[in-house]
Amino acid sequence: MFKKVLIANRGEIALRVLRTCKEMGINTVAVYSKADADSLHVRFADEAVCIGPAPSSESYLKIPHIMAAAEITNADAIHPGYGFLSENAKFSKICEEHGIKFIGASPEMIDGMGDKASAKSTMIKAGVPTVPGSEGLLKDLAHAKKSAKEIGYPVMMKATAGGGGKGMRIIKSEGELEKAWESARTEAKAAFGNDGMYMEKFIEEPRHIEIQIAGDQFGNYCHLSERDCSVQRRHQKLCEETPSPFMTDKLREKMGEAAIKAAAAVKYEGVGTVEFLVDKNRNFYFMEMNTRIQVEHTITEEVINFDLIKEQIKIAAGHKISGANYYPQMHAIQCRINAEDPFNDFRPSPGAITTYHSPGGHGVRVDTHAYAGYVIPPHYDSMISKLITVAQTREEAIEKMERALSEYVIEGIKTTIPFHIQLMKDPKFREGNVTTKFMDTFELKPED
Ligand code: MV4
Repeated sequence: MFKKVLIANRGEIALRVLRTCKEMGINTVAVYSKADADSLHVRFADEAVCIGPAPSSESYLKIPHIMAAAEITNADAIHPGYGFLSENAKFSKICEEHGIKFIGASPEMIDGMGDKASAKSTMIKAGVPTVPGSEGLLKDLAHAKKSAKEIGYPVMMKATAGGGGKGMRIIKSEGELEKAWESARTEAKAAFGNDGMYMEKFIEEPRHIEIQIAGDQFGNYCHLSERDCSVQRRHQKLCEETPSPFMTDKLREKMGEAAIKAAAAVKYEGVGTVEFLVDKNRNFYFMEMNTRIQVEHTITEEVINFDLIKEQIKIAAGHKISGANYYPQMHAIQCRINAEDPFNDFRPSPGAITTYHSPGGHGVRVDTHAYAGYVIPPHYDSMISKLITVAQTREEAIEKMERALSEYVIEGIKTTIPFHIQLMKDPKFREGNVTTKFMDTFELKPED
């Protein structure tokens, strides 16, 4: 087992990783920017190294600074958390070259899954269902036209380097194609330096359902069931739950099997997530594979009673997994509490937390780095807390969430707590009738 792990991240995930390391008897090194000197991950770690000024480009994304911190503290592994360098192939490679274990995917895996068109080809070869569409990249506008005709409108054009909706266009008829082709390519070129495009049938009102998987270096794979992440706004997840209210035992078997096929096809090592689009007829299609621990891993932990960070560290250290699949025994929901004003287009609201009181009680988990007096820096992600409830049934988990949200006091800044309170009361949400279009029509009532 590792003796010392450097955590190349900040905020709640740095704390989350730190806590498991402590329980495993592993020493921890925190790295921090000048804006995070008063952060809890710095206080709770065994050692801490300042890696630069506030902007992430000069600190949390600065590979030489992080490698220097790892070398001077003699860390034998690096946990990247999510975001920042967690899916950076160059960083994974540099760790490899320095004999420091990267607790995450290999450079080849990150590159292979990062290119969406090639990831899709890999999945087709492995027998994983994908959305019908063009084979490989579109050569030119004429090729795009021909592809669209074959697939049948409406189609969706996607950037191969994409993610988060950038360089993505819905095209309803041939008349819209040329403009979409030009603008999507320009957008992708500017965002990723890569304007490769591919095309798919447009799936109307899909659900976003992902399968948690794990694999070890001995070729054992398992799945840990699904998470439903359909409540999203501008490709930012707001609330996740497991099991999915749309799931059936039969569909879970099929999706679980497909996710394992996906993992096995690339000899996946570690914990990862296979994202699927699920249409109204319960057809499912591979969308992307995430090679990192995700923000929403917590709800899986709660329903299968399993520490995913511990598993991730053990796999990285060469341990075997049992190979058995895991099924939800409970229902869990996570609300992401962001320092944003939901009544003002979710505008970021950094600043000082003047009052802080967190909810508690049976079945309530709060993963956060926030405390009274903490100043949220404006430089980073606005997520400041994850509130998770777990109960026997979905109804009880929702009721518990409403109760926990009503206890949660964060003053001095605006947060998304009022949004989540209304979400929990929403009739469509209550019915589990939620697709990725849900937020387009959700109307926030003014605060009374
Ligand atoms: C789609 C789709 C409909 N049809 N592909 C959005 C992000 C990118 N990773 C894939 N996305 C989508 N791909 C086809 N063929 C709809 C979306 C989509 C979406 C997917 C998951 C979660 C939220 C979403 C919001 C808008 C669009």
